[in-house]
Amino acid sequence: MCMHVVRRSSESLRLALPPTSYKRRTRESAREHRVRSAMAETNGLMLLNFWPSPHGMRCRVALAEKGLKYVYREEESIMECKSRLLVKSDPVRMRVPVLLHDGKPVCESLIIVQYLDEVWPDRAPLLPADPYGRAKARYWADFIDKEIFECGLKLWKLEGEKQDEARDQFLRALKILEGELGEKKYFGGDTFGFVDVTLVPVVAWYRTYELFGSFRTEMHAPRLMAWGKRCLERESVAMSSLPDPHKVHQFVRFLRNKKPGLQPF
Ligand SMILES: N[C@@H](CCC(=O)N[C@@H](CS)C(=O)NCC(=O)O)C(=O)O
Repeated sequence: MCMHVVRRSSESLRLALPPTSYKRRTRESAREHRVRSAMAETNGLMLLNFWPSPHGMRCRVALAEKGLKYVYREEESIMECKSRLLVKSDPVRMRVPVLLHDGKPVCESLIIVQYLDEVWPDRAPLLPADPYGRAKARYWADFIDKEIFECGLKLWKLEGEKQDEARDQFLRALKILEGELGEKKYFGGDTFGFVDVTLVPVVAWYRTYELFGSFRTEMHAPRLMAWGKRCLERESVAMSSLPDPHKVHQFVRFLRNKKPGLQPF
Protein backbone atom coordinates (compact mmCIF):
# COMPACT_ATOMS: atom_id res chain seq x y z
CA MET A 1 0.00 0.00 0.00
CA CYS A 2 2.69 2.40 1.10
CA MET A 3 4.93 1.45 -1.85
CA HIS A 4 2.01 2.09 -4.17
CA VAL A 5 1.45 5.57 -2.79
CA VAL A 6 5.16 6.39 -3.14
CA ARG A 7 5.25 5.16 -6.74
CA ARG A 8 2.14 7.07 -7.66
CA SER A 9 3.33 10.29 -6.13
CA SER A 10 6.73 10.07 -7.79
CA GLU A 11 5.00 9.40 -11.11
CA SER A 12 2.85 12.48 -10.82
CA LEU A 13 5.95 14.44 -9.79
CA ARG A 14 7.72 13.23 -12.93
CA LEU A 15 4.78 14.31 -15.08
CA ALA A 16 4.57 17.71 -13.42
CA LEU A 17 8.25 18.65 -13.68
CA PRO A 18 10.54 19.21 -16.66
CA PRO A 19 13.06 16.28 -17.02
CA THR A 20 16.07 18.07 -15.42
CA SER A 21 14.24 19.28 -12.29
CA TYR A 22 12.65 15.84 -11.95
CA LYS A 23 16.12 14.25 -11.87
CA ARG A 24 17.40 16.85 -9.40
CA ARG A 25 14.37 16.35 -7.13
CA THR A 26 14.72 12.56 -7.11
CA ARG A 27 18.47 12.85 -6.41
CA GLU A 28 17.71 15.20 -3.51
CA SER A 29 15.02 13.00 -2.08
CA ALA A 30 17.37 9.98 -2.33
CA ARG A 31 19.95 11.97 -0.37
CA GLU A 32 17.35 13.12 2.16
CA HIS A 33 16.21 9.52 2.47
CA ARG A 34 19.80 8.35 3.15
CA VAL A 35 20.24 11.06 5.81
CA ARG A 36 16.86 10.22 7.38
CA SER A 37 17.64 6.51 7.62
CA ALA A 38 21.13 7.23 8.97
CA MET A 39 19.55 9.53 11.60
CA ALA A 40 17.17 6.75 12.62
CA GLU A 41 20.14 4.49 13.42
CA THR A 42 22.01 7.20 15.23
CA ASN A 43 19.75 8.30 18.08
CA GLY A 44 18.92 11.40 16.02
CA LEU A 45 22.50 12.67 16.49
CA MET A 46 24.52 14.62 13.96
CA LEU A 47 27.86 16.36 14.54
CA LEU A 48 28.94 19.32 12.43
CA ASN A 49 32.70 19.53 12.63
CA PHE A 50 35.92 20.54 10.94
CA TRP A 51 38.56 17.79 11.29
CA PRO A 52 41.48 19.74 12.91
CA SER A 53 39.21 21.35 15.53
CA PRO A 54 40.31 20.34 19.05
CA HIS A 55 36.82 21.33 20.21
CA GLY A 56 35.25 18.94 17.72
CA MET A 57 37.66 16.18 18.78
CA ARG A 58 36.33 16.42 22.33
CA CYS A 59 32.81 15.80 21.14
CA ARG A 60 33.90 12.83 19.01
CA VAL A 61 35.76 11.29 21.95
CA ALA A 62 32.74 11.80 24.25
CA LEU A 63 30.39 10.24 21.67
CA ALA A 64 32.78 7.29 21.24
CA GLU A 65 33.16 6.86 25.02
CA LYS A 66 29.39 6.61 25.28
CA GLY A 67 29.19 4.27 22.30
CA LEU A 68 26.77 6.60 20.49
CA LYS A 69 26.50 6.41 16.73
CA TYR A 70 26.01 9.69 14.90
CA VAL A 71 25.99 11.24 11.47
CA TYR A 72 29.27 13.06 10.89
CA ARG A 73 29.20 16.17 8.71
CA GLU A 74 32.43 17.88 7.79
CA GLU A 75 32.36 21.68 7.27
CA GLU A 76 34.89 21.46 4.48
CA SER A 77 35.43 25.14 3.78
CA ILE A 78 34.66 26.69 7.15
CA MET A 79 37.49 29.20 6.78
CA GLU A 80 35.91 30.70 3.64
CA CYS A 81 32.20 30.05 4.04
CA LYS A 82 29.82 28.18 6.30
CA SER A 83 27.15 25.68 5.32
CA ARG A 84 23.52 26.73 5.53
CA LEU A 85 22.99 24.13 8.24
CA LEU A 86 25.82 25.57 10.38
CA VAL A 87 24.51 29.15 10.00
CA LYS A 88 21.02 27.98 10.93
CA SER A 89 22.29 25.92 13.88
CA ASP A 90 24.62 28.53 15.38
CA PRO A 91 23.48 31.87 13.93
CA VAL A 92 25.33 33.80 16.66
CA ARG A 93 28.89 32.52 16.26
CA MET A 94 28.67 30.15 13.28
CA ARG A 95 31.37 27.92 14.73
CA VAL A 96 31.89 24.18 14.89
CA PRO A 97 31.34 21.87 16.63
CA VAL A 98 27.56 21.79 16.71
CA LEU A 99 25.63 18.74 17.84
CA LEU A 100 22.15 18.28 16.42
CA HIS A 101 19.89 16.09 18.51
CA ASP A 102 16.58 15.37 16.80
CA GLY A 103 17.26 18.50 14.78
CA LYS A 104 17.84 20.70 17.86
CA PRO A 105 21.28 22.36 17.90
CA VAL A 106 23.62 22.29 20.90
CA CYS A 107 26.65 24.59 20.52
CA GLU A 108 30.03 24.95 22.32
CA SER A 109 32.10 21.82 22.81
CA LEU A 110 32.05 21.70 26.63
CA ILE A 111 28.30 22.25 26.66
CA ILE A 112 27.93 19.47 24.08
CA VAL A 113 29.98 17.03 26.20
CA GLN A 114 27.95 17.88 29.30
CA TYR A 115 24.70 17.56 27.34
CA LEU A 116 25.68 14.06 26.17
CA ASP A 117 26.54 13.16 29.75
CA GLU A 118 23.16 14.37 30.99
CA VAL A 119 21.13 12.64 28.28
CA TRP A 120 23.07 9.35 28.54
CA PRO A 121 24.19 9.37 32.20
CA ASP A 122 24.47 5.58 32.44
CA ARG A 123 26.86 5.09 29.55
CA ALA A 124 30.44 5.84 30.65
CA PRO A 125 29.60 8.78 32.98
CA LEU A 126 32.07 11.60 32.42
CA LEU A 127 31.34 14.10 35.20
CA PRO A 128 31.64 13.03 38.84
CA ALA A 129 28.43 12.23 40.69
CA ASP A 130 28.92 14.77 43.50
CA PRO A 131 28.38 18.53 42.96
CA TYR A 132 31.81 19.48 44.35
CA GLY A 133 33.58 16.99 42.07
CA ARG A 134 31.60 18.40 39.14
CA ALA A 135 32.50 21.99 40.05
CA LYS A 136 36.20 21.04 40.19
CA ALA A 137 36.07 19.22 36.86
CA ARG A 138 34.42 22.26 35.24
CA TYR A 139 37.09 24.54 36.71
CA TRP A 140 39.87 22.46 35.11
CA ALA A 141 38.02 22.24 31.81
CA ASP A 142 37.80 26.04 31.74
CA PHE A 143 41.50 26.31 32.62
CA ILE A 144 42.38 23.97 29.73
CA ASP A 145 40.25 25.93 27.28
CA LYS A 146 41.91 29.23 28.12
CA GLU A 147 45.46 28.31 29.06
CA ILE A 148 46.07 25.49 26.59
CA PHE A 149 43.87 25.84 23.53
CA GLU A 150 43.36 29.63 23.41
CA CYS A 151 47.00 30.20 24.30
CA GLY A 152 48.05 27.51 21.81
CA LEU A 153 46.53 29.60 19.00
CA LYS A 154 48.95 32.40 19.87
CA LEU A 155 51.92 30.07 19.40
CA TRP A 156 51.32 29.88 15.67
CA LYS A 157 49.49 33.17 15.07
CA LEU A 158 52.06 35.48 16.70
CA GLU A 159 55.77 36.22 16.43
CA GLY A 160 58.55 37.75 18.52
CA GLU A 161 57.94 38.88 22.11
CA LYS A 162 54.21 38.14 22.02
CA GLN A 163 54.89 34.59 20.92
CA ASP A 164 57.51 34.23 23.68
CA GLU A 165 54.94 35.36 26.24
CA ALA A 166 52.46 32.83 24.88
CA ARG A 167 55.09 30.07 25.13
CA ASP A 168 55.76 30.94 28.81
CA GLN A 169 52.03 30.93 29.55
CA PHE A 170 51.58 27.61 27.73
CA LEU A 171 54.48 25.88 29.52
CA ARG A 172 53.31 27.22 32.89
CA ALA A 173 49.85 25.75 32.19
CA LEU A 174 51.38 22.37 31.28
CA LYS A 175 53.28 22.36 34.60
CA ILE A 176 50.12 23.20 36.54
CA LEU A 177 48.27 20.38 34.78
CA GLU A 178 51.16 18.00 35.60
CA GLY A 179 50.65 18.90 39.25
CA GLU A 180 46.89 18.34 39.04
CA LEU A 181 47.35 14.96 37.34
CA GLY A 182 49.98 13.89 39.90
CA GLU A 183 50.29 10.11 40.12
CA LYS A 184 46.74 9.49 38.95
CA LYS A 185 46.05 7.40 35.85
CA TYR A 186 43.60 9.98 34.49
CA PHE A 187 42.46 13.42 35.65
CA GLY A 188 39.28 11.63 36.63
CA GLY A 189 41.28 9.20 38.85
CA ASP A 190 41.03 5.60 37.70
CA THR A 191 38.36 6.48 35.18
CA PHE A 192 38.63 8.60 32.08
CA GLY A 193 36.37 11.62 32.65
CA PHE A 194 35.34 15.14 31.67
CA VAL A 195 38.76 16.77 32.20
CA ASP A 196 40.47 14.01 30.21
CA VAL A 197 37.99 14.47 27.34
CA THR A 198 38.59 18.23 27.42
CA LEU A 199 42.38 17.99 27.25
CA VAL A 200 42.93 14.90 25.10
CA PRO A 201 42.87 16.73 21.71
CA VAL A 202 46.19 18.27 22.76
CA VAL A 203 47.78 14.93 21.82
CA ALA A 204 47.03 15.66 18.15
CA TRP A 205 48.27 19.25 18.55
CA TYR A 206 51.53 18.84 20.57
CA ARG A 207 53.63 18.56 17.44
CA THR A 208 52.21 21.82 16.06
CA TYR A 209 52.67 23.68 19.37
CA GLU A 210 56.21 22.34 19.74
CA LEU A 211 57.31 23.23 16.21
CA PHE A 212 55.92 26.78 16.33
CA GLY A 213 56.87 27.40 19.96
CA SER A 214 60.33 25.73 19.74
CA PHE A 215 60.05 23.50 22.81
CA ARG A 216 59.76 19.81 23.64
CA THR A 217 56.71 18.92 25.74
CA GLU A 218 58.53 15.83 27.05
CA MET A 219 61.08 18.09 28.78
CA HIS A 220 58.41 20.15 30.55
CA ALA A 221 55.57 17.73 31.13
CA PRO A 222 56.69 14.07 31.05
CA ARG A 223 53.71 12.90 33.10
CA LEU A 224 51.29 14.54 30.69
CA MET A 225 53.05 12.83 27.79
CA ALA A 226 52.63 9.47 29.54
CA TRP A 227 48.97 10.34 30.22
CA GLY A 228 48.52 11.13 26.49
CA LYS A 229 49.95 7.73 25.53
CA ARG A 230 47.58 6.03 28.00
CA CYS A 231 44.64 7.93 26.49
CA LEU A 232 45.64 6.86 22.98
CA GLU A 233 45.30 3.25 24.07
CA ARG A 234 41.59 3.83 24.60
CA GLU A 235 39.43 2.83 21.70
CA SER A 236 37.46 6.08 21.91
CA VAL A 237 40.60 8.16 21.52
CA ALA A 238 42.49 6.07 19.00
CA MET A 239 42.98 7.65 15.65
CA SER A 240 39.34 7.43 14.59
CA SER A 241 38.67 10.42 16.83
CA LEU A 242 42.05 12.19 16.78
CA PRO A 243 43.70 13.16 13.50
CA ASP A 244 47.32 12.52 12.60
CA PRO A 245 49.52 15.18 14.35
CA HIS A 246 51.58 15.55 11.17
CA LYS A 247 48.45 16.37 9.17
CA VAL A 248 47.40 18.94 11.79
CA HIS A 249 50.83 20.59 11.59
CA GLN A 250 50.74 20.72 7.77
CA PHE A 251 47.31 22.32 7.88
CA VAL A 252 48.29 24.95 10.49
CA ARG A 253 51.46 25.74 8.56
CA PHE A 254 49.37 26.35 5.47
CA LEU A 255 47.08 28.71 7.44
CA ARG A 256 49.97 30.56 9.02
CA ASN A 257 51.73 31.05 5.69
CA LYS A 258 48.58 32.66 4.32
CA LYS A 259 48.61 35.29 7.11
CA PRO A 260 49.87 38.63 5.83
CA GLY A 261 52.77 40.28 7.67
CA LEU A 262 54.17 37.08 9.24
CA GLN A 263 57.42 35.33 8.34
CA PRO A 264 56.66 32.15 6.39
CA PHE A 265 57.27 29.11 8.55
N1 LIG B 1 34.55 27.71 22.41
C1 LIG B 1 34.16 27.03 21.21
C2 LIG B 1 35.27 27.20 20.18
C3 LIG B 1 34.84 26.73 18.80
C4 LIG B 1 35.80 27.20 17.71
O1 LIG B 1 36.70 28.01 17.93
N2 LIG B 1 35.60 26.65 16.51
C5 LIG B 1 36.44 26.99 15.38
C6 LIG B 1 37.12 25.74 14.85
S1 LIG B 1 38.21 25.09 16.07
C7 LIG B 1 35.57 27.58 14.27
O2 LIG B 1 34.45 27.18 14.06
N3 LIG B 1 36.13 28.55 13.54
C8 LIG B 1 35.50 29.16 12.42
C9 LIG B 1 35.13 30.59 12.70
O3 LIG B 1 35.30 31.08 13.84
O4 LIG B 1 34.66 31.23 11.77
C10 LIG B 1 33.92 25.54 21.54
O5 LIG B 1 34.45 25.08 22.55
O6 LIG B 1 33.17 24.88 20.82
